[in-house]
Amino acid sequence: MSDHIKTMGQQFGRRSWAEPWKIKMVEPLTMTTREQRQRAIEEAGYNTFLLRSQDVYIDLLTDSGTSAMSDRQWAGMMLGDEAYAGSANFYRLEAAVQEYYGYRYVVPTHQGRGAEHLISKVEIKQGDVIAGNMYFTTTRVHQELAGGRFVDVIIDEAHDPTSLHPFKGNVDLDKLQRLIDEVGADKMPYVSIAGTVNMAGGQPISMANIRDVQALCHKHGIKVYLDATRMAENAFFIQEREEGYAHKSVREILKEFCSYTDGAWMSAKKDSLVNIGGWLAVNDANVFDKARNLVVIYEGLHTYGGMAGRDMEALAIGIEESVQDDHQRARIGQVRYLGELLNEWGIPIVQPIGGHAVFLDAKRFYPHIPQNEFPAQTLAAELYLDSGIRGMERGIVSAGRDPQTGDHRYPALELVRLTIPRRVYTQAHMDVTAEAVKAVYDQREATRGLQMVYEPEYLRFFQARFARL
Ligand code: PLI
Repeated sequence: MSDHIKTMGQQFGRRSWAEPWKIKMVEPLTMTTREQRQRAIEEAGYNTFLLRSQDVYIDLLTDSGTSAMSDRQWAGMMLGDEAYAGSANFYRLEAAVQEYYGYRYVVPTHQGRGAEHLISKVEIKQGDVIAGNMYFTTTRVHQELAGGRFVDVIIDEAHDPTSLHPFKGNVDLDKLQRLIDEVGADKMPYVSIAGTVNMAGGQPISMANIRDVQALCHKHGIKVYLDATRMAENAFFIQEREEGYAHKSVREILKEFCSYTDGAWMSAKKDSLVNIGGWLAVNDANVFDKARNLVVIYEGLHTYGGMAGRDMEALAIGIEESVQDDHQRARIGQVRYLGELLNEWGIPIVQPIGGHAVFLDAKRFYPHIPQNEFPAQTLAAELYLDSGIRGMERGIVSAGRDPQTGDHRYPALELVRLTIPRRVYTQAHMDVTAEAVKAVYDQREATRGLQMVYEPEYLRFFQARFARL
């Protein structure tokens, strides 16, 4: 393993990290029997999205909107200015985005996909091509609905779950250049860059790479937009792994990274430690003008965009908390703690361990289940059955069908994501989770795949239903 990706324990000798907070309020968890879980997963069509949360013990479905807010954020909720227009909390939020992300103009939205919708409608014309460092489900569907086609230009290492490349989120500049040569820069309104690439296993992109991407794109008059959803976490990886950044703060790194981009969309439900919220921010007054006009059609007035005043206040505070180095060290440290246990026990996961989740490699977990029998979907269901732990499929079901051919897309990565909500679970929950994965792994040879019995047209992973083969 390279120096870049030594574990926390190795880096700091024998001194452990701990969360920079203590617990003030608790929420009881439900325990279920195997019989109850069998009934629940059958009723859910073997899709963990269709389970009721009351039937779940440790919920690792997503880190989206599942964070625990701080006492400061809850106090901020009481300062909600619920005016229809010109809420004081909007101006606090706008100032926080400008200060920490550095963009000039801010449009609030109810969550990330609201912002994706606006930017796709403003920038994409029929027949356009959007290059990016791996697709994300909602991002790509908005790009396609606006008339675009997404092309993946991430480095090859990102598709290899065993590669130890420290920045598997990087763009392959040769692939990008070839695409520009092939389709023409005038067909490429922007390149779509994500921090800690979700579908690649939460893998970061380096500062050097974004600088190169910006230089290449701007030479051809192509804009660079950032999916900033988990960019503060990406900044932590740059601090840890990239030469020249060890002594810079997460806050400084985040702002520098954003300075190489023309704007960003944000699902504030992740990095920013709130249960709902999002924004679009840009530097171009013209783009801002169009987005601000569209937001009133699809989201809400341009000073709330679908959020309550109190939500915007909690978000402004959450942004500040998300760039604290101690917070990120504990957040990513907890994910790594779980991943390292699984590594020790020889369970196949995506390497290096990512920022927001540990990704089980279902192809190596169940080599006997072909991809069109949904190995990752199967694994997520088996883990729930064993222990009540809920993860999420990130493989062939999430990848959906090619709109041109109508066939399944067959992604190289067939994964189950164990996503860690921020500031919610303890190390003991991570131990219980690792042990449950081990129990399912020990039963792997007897496990069979699934067939899809109901398939919605868009984003099928949310609502598809399955039955045992
Ligand atoms: O769920 P939204 O609409 O607030 O955000 C959409 C979205 C955009 N970009 C990225 C990288 C995401 O991860 C994302 C949402 N992710 C979810 C819901 C997740 O479970 O990962």
